[in-house]
Amino acid sequence: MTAVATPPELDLDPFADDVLRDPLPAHAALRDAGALVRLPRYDTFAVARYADVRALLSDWQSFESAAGVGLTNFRRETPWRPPSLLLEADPPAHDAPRTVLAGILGPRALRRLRADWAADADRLVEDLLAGGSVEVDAVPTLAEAFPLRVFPDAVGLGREGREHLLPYGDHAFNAFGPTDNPRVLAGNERMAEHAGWVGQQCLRENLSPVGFGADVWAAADRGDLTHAQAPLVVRSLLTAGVDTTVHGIGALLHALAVTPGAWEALRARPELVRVAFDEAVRWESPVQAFFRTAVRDVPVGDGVVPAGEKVLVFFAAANRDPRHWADPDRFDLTRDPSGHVGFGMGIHQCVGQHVARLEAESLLTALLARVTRLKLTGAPVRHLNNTLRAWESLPVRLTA
Ligand code: 4MI
Repeated sequence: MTAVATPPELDLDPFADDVLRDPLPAHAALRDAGALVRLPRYDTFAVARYADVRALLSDWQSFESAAGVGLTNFRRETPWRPPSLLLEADPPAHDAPRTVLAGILGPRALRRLRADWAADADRLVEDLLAGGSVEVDAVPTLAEAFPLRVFPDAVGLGREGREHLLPYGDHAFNAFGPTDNPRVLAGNERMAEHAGWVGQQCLRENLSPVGFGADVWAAADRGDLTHAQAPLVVRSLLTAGVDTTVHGIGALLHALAVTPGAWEALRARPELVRVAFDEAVRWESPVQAFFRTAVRDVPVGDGVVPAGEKVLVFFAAANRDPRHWADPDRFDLTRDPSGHVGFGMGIHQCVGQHVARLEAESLLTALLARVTRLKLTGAPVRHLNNTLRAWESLPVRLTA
């Protein structure tokens, strides 16, 4: 028998305000402490190095998702909502919902949206710049406005009540953290209202006959899912599909505004917009971390995650691990960001990533065509969330 080392302990709270405001020092400390680290504050483990994050995410047989990918262990405590059939499930239960959504959200299926989304983005940018150069907050006017303009329509939602989408998503991502955390407690107050609306929109009679939602129900009619599963699969679209793309686009706009020469470089080579978006997802990691749960004692590094224990898997730390990336803190349009774990890795890797890329590409292409310069005009303000890395406000000048 080889000796099993006790993992190093770090006295840090990944869900505390100061860590969320600037998580990079905590991520470096986690990476430097060891392959496997213990976080006594939450009686849990963590991995933060690229190689270990990738290996752990790839090993779904050892590290399950069905006990929840937040701090709450579904085997011991009641989840705040019925578990997701995708995110919070393992094979074989995970397979049918995953296969269905992969078809509905795949590159082939998205082709019919491309021209419409490009035209929508052109109109948004045209209206914004109608009077020439402008100073705006890029969060509401671009990062939120564009996804909210195209995604709910693509799902097939009615016009009423769409204002529930962002707060619902924000709470869902907070709820992966500790349930006694101030962000979760604040969100709880209005959650019945938001979740009630979201639940209603997942029903067949409330969805347009054309769209991702109707496609899910059609899959149930074909027998690819049960009809009881369909509303929960639609719920996944509404939970995972809004805040993530908003903050991904926010990350991209921020990166381009603060990186000298980046806007000009992209205007010269607009074919790099997809690389730029993936580099922004690597650099910022809009989804910072999720947990997995060991199904038996699993060795990681020279330690062991005991059966039934949770591990916090830091996508964001892996995406800036200098053991893997050259000059990881630099937003660099000349690097190949593929292999980043900002969309996760393995069987749960983001099934909506093609939608996210198409949204970002549509908006950015429209901006590059009309905006010669993108610059911050004031200090950007963070939006704190237990799981998301997000901007509340990005004051920018768009030069026509
Ligand atoms: C990666 S973010 C995310 C994915 C899936 C769900 C929620 C958030 C869900 O509810 O299925």
